[in-house]
Amino acid sequence: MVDLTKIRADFPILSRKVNGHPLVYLDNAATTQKPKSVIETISNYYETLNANVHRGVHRLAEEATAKYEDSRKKVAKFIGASSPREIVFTRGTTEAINLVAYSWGEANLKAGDTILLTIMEHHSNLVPWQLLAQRKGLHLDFIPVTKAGYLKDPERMIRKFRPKLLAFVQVSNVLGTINPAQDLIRVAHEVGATVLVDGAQAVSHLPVRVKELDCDFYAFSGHKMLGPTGIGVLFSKTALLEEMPPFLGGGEMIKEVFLRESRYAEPPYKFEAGTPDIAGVVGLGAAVEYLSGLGMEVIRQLEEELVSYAEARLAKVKGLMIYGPRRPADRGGVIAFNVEGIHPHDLATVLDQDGIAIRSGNHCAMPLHERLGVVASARASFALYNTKEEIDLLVEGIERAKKVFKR
Ligand code: 7TS
Repeated sequence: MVDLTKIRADFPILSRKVNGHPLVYLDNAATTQKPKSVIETISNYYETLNANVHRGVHRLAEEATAKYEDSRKKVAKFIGASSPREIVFTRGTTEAINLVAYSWGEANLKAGDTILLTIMEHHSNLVPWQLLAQRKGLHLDFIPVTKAGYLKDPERMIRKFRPKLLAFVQVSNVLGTINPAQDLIRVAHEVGATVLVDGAQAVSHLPVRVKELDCDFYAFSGHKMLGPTGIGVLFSKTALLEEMPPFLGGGEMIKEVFLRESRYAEPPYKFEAGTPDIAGVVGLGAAVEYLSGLGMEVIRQLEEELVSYAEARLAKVKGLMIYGPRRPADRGGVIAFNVEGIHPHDLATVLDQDGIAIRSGNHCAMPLHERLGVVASARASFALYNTKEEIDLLVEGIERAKKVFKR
């Protein structure tokens, strides 16, 4: 049995007040809060072993390098990669996707090729491909989304468009939809496509095994999985990383430099130019340890129960419309909704007066909102430390907002 009080005590920020009320933090899809172990690991890193990595022979440099590489091993194990060499540290999901677009995309795609995306992508899995398509004359096509919030005939679309690249989100940051990643990847491979999965909203909510998924690229952000901001991960298979050209050039990523050309380091170092965010990597290692300590199956079960409770309570609020799948098993830790006659920004402002943090707006998914026929939505998003009592407070807050706006 998981002791939620004990879990909550690990997150110092959860005991602060906002506008005189205990903080109810329901904006976890934007970023999660950090446990003490992550905060202390980062401050301990700066207090006791700060040095640059992979270059000094002195003691601190060796210890910092060992810690940095230890995190790489932890991350590899956490997502079920075959080897730490498949883990490239980036600034986040956005940078990881841009790395693939610039490196793999520039080298492997040519005018007339198709990239298949979905309507439910976050802008960070749309704009890099638009830029690449504009540079190279590629086609962009899109798997539609049904009214119920699922991808529409994705396997048929993959076979129809026969894309060179399929890039899709594993868990939508708006609809919460958990897409059938393994099936889509299998079908995409059958038609010869390379596959990138945006795992930003998946890694800290579901058990993720990249080897079983068999994806070619998997991108995610540390700050959405209890880790620090400024650090993220691109997973890719070693063979792919080996044949990809570098993205950024500079120190760290080279083997030998001459005046007019260079030889590059082996992956993953080939893709980690310059001094990396060492403290961020070390902090991410602590976050992975925290999640693994609880176990991702346990976390998924906790969250599924919580989201199912939230959905049931919200569904009973008059005038409230929920977007996305209604089967809890198909939904990650996100519920987006609208309340008739209240702009989501107004709703979020009223809730903030009660110390409740939700997000309002288009959540960096403008095309999806257009598909939903709204310009904005309110979104409550959950993490392993949220409680049913907090959901009750959310529902009370929404009822209060309805009174304020006389709905
Ligand atoms: N992909 C998905 C599915 C996301 O939800 C986000 C961030 C990103 C990519 C980009 O991640 P970043 O760490 O590189 O910024 N999503 C959100 C959100 O839903 N609210 O704030 C950020």
